[in-house]
Amino acid sequence: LTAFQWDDPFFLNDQLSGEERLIRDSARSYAQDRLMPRILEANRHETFDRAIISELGQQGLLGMTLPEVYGGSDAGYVAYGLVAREIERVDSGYRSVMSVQSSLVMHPIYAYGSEEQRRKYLPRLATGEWVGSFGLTEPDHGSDAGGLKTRAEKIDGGYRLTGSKMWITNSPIADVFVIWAKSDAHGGKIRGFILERDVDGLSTPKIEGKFSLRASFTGEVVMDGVEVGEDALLPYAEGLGGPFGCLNRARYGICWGSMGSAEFCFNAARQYTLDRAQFERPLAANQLIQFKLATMETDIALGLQGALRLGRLMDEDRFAPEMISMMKRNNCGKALDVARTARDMHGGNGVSDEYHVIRHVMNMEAVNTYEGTSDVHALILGRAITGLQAFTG
Ligand code: TGC
Ligand code: FAD
Repeated sequence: LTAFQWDDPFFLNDQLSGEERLIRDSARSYAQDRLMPRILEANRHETFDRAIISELGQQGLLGMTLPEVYGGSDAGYVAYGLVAREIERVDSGYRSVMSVQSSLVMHPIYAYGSEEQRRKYLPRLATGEWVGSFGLTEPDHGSDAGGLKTRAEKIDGGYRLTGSKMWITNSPIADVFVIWAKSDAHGGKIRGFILERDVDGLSTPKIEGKFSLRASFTGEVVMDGVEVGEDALLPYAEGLGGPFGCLNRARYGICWGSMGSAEFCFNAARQYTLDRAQFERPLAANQLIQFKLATMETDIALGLQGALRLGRLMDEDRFAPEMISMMKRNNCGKALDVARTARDMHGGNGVSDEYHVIRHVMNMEAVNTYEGTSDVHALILGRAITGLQAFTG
C-alpha cells in the first residue's frame, strides 16, 4: 500500500518534468519571499508597487509561453499554470497583473502582430519595462462582448478611436493598451489596436472603492478621438476570435491560479483548527471540521488534476475553448467555496486581514466574475452539450 500524502493526494509533483518543478519552485520562492511580505499593507491601503512588474520580468515570469527571441522562455502552458498557482497562493491581484501582461497583451501582439510590432513591444513587456492592459469590456457590454461600441474610424494614414472601456486591469499605470474596437474600414468587424500612453485624447481614471483585488489597479480607458497610425492595427486578428484567443490563455491561467488561492486557504484552515482548542480539544478533532477539510482537499486535488490535463492538451495544441470554460468555472467556484469555508473555520479571526483568508474570499468574488462569469461559462458548455445557444431569447 502507498501512504496517503494529504498535501499532494494524487502525486501531482511526480507528473511534472524536472524543468517544470524548477520553474514552480523558483516562482514559489519569489512569491513567498518577496510578495507575501507586501500583500497585507497593499491590500489594506489599495496600493500597487510598480516594481513588482519589473521583478516578475527579472524572474522570467512574463510572456513565458512565447519564444525566447521575443523575450519569452518557451516554457509551455503547464509551467505557466504552475507559476500562476504560486503567485495566486499569495494574492489574485498579483496573478492578475501577470496574466494580463502575458496572456492578454503579449500573446495578441505575438499571435496577431506584425514582425515590427513584435520586436517593438514584446521584449520591453517581457522585462516589465512597459506595463500592458487589455480593453474589451465596456460600461454597457460585459458578458455580451460582441456588442461593444468603441469605434475605429479610418482617417488619412491611420485610425481615430472613440469609446470607453470599463474594469480594465492595470489601465491606470499601463504604457501599452491592446484595445478592441469595431472598425468602419473593415466592415464594422472587431479589430485590435495597440495604443501608447502618450497619445492625445486618452485617459485612464482609476476605479476607487474596489473590495476585491485591492492590490491590483483597475480603471477605465476613455478614448476621445484618439488618433493612431496604420502601424497600430494588429494585422492578423478579425472578429471576436481575436480577443477570445487571448482569453483562452488567461482563463486557463486562472484554472491554476484559483487553486493556488484555495491551497493557501485550506492549509491555513487545517493549521488553525489543529492549533486552536475549544471544549478542551483541538477544533480539528471535530467531525464537522474534518468534513470541511475533506471536501476542501478533494475539490483542490480534482481541480489541480483537471488543470494539469488541460495544460498538457494546450501544450499539444489539442484543446477546445469549452474545456477551458469547464475548468475555469469549476475551479473558481470551488476556490470561492474553499475560501468562504476557511474564513468560517477561523471564527472571528477569519475577518481580520492578518489571517489572510478574508482577502482570498474577497478576491475570488472578482475572479469568479471576470474572464467570463461562472454562469456565462455554464452557457458556453450548455451550448456545446445541446447545440442550442441560450445567451439570447
Ligand atoms: P460566439 O458566436 O460564441 O462567437 C463569436 C466568434 O468568436 C469566436 N469565439 C472564440 N474563438 C476562440 N476562442 C474562444 N473561446 C471563442 N469564443 C468565441 C467564435 O468562433 C466566433 O468566431 P466567428 O469567426 O465564427 O465569428 O459569440 P457570442 O457573441 O455568442 O459570445 C457569447 C459569449 C458569452 C460566449 C462571449 O461573448 C463570452 O465569453 N463573454 C464573456 C466575456 C468575457 O470573458 N470578457 C472578458 C474580458 S477580459 C477580462 O475579464 C480580463 S480580467 C484580467 C485579469 O485581471 O486577470
Ligand atoms: P454582466 O455581463 O452585466 O453580468 C451581470 C450578471 O448577469 C452576471 O451574473 C452574469 O452571469 C449574468 N448574465 C449575463 N448575461 C447572461 C445571460 N445571457 N444569461 C444569464 N445570465 C447572464 N475586462 C477587460 O476587458 N479587461 C480587463 O483587464 C478586465 N479586468 C477586470 C478586473 C476586475 C477586478 C473586474 C471585476 C472585471 C474586469 N474585467 C475586465 C471585466 C470583466 O470581464 C467583466 O466584469 C465580466 O466579463 C462580466 O461583465 P459585466 O461586469 O458587464 O457583467
